[in-house]
Amino acid sequence: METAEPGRREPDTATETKPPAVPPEPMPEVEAAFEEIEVDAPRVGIIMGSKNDKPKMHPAGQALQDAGIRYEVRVMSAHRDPEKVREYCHAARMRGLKVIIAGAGMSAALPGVAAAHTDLPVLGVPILGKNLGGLDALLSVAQMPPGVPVGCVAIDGSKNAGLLAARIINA
Ligand code: AIR
Repeated sequence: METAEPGRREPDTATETKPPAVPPEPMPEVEAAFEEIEVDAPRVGIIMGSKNDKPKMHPAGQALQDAGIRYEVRVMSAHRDPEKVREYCHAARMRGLKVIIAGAGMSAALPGVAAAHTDLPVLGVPILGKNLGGLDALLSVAQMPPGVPVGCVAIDGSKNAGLLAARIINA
């Protein structure tokens, strides 16, 4: 026969009350994280070395819009804002971008620097400057060293960059 140990009280499940149900605490971090989800995240990043390049890069955006591909536009100079370029390109894949289109004039380092900081395809657009007929930018974009690829379109050829990005995405 079982005897209760002296001093030990068996739990009385019938009479013991459960603690009152507390409504679950909101989890702000999770809520914030879910709010940050970009359902319509852009697939192409169009970046350029100066706000003055915008009219030259506009056709790239038009081509993407015509193809129904979401894109975003940012101004960042490889020489004037190198940190911004680095951060943008490092985060690009994680943010869902598939292609970067980079346009710049003069010593157009932006496409090459972008390609150095991401393994996404980078399409470079040499932009016609005031001197040298755009040859400065063309050579800067086209003459990339082996191992750091940049696809180079024509001088002021941003429309083709947009069309090519669409083909890459739809390949
Ligand atoms: N640029 C800006 N930072 C580095 C370069 N290569 C380029 C721009 C622009 C040209 O220099 O892409 O085409 C002149 O820039 P801005 O701002 O003086 O008009």
